[in-house]
Amino acid sequence: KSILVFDSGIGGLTILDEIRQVLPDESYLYLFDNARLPYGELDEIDLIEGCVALIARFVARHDISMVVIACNSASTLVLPSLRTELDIPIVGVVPAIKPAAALSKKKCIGLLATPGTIKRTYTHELITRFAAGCKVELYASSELVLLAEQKAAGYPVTQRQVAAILSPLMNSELDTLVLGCTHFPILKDEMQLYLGNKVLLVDSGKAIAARVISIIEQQAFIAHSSENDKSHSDEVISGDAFYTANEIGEGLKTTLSA
Ligand code: DGN
Repeated sequence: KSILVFDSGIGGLTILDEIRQVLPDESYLYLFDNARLPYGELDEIDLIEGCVALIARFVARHDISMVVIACNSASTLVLPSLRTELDIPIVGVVPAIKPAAALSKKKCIGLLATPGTIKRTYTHELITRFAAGCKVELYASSELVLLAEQKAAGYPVTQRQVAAILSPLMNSELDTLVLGCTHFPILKDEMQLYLGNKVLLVDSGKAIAARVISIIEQQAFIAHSSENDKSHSDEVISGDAFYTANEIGEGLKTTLSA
């Protein structure tokens, strides 16, 4: 069985890297929908229907134990529909608002994500639940997604290009910035260089890797207990002897002849 990691593009590879570091022996499949990239610009209904159909079709044809939606733009929208459609664990990647709010000393954080993620009700609920008492500034960019794709494809990305996108953050008081798009860690060094060390960049990678480990542990526990339950319920008591189900034939013979 394999773990399926999904994104609209190559951003999800940053999540796959984190998972692989802690689970190097698992088998992985990576699926991306770059025909419809960037997701941050898509109509919500189109995104949900297209995404669910694509993933469900893929899962039906492969032996998949778990799906990781390594895309904030999709996770903030499609998880309920996907969970109705599939009966395997689905892990979503959403902006790391909670840890960022806890880490910010000035109680001022920024969320940098795609236009889709920035406007989602889910994102605003996360902010209300986990960043009370913190000022949260929202920054939307699809250009940064394309720039990350450009870098990953081996084309040079200049500091000037990154600066042009991040310049609105320079007048802010924020000391912690949530990278709310899985593409953005690809440009982490360039972003850190531009913003300076006073801004802490926070992404969801490590938390997702920890979540995947806990699901695998749960699955192993369930498999182990149902194996034990099975052998227990298959046990047949015949006189003083215990037989498991596949020994019943032999057992009965022995009991009858005894
Ligand atoms: N990597 C996706 C995310 O985390 O939102 C977005 C990529 C895109 O299609 N805009």
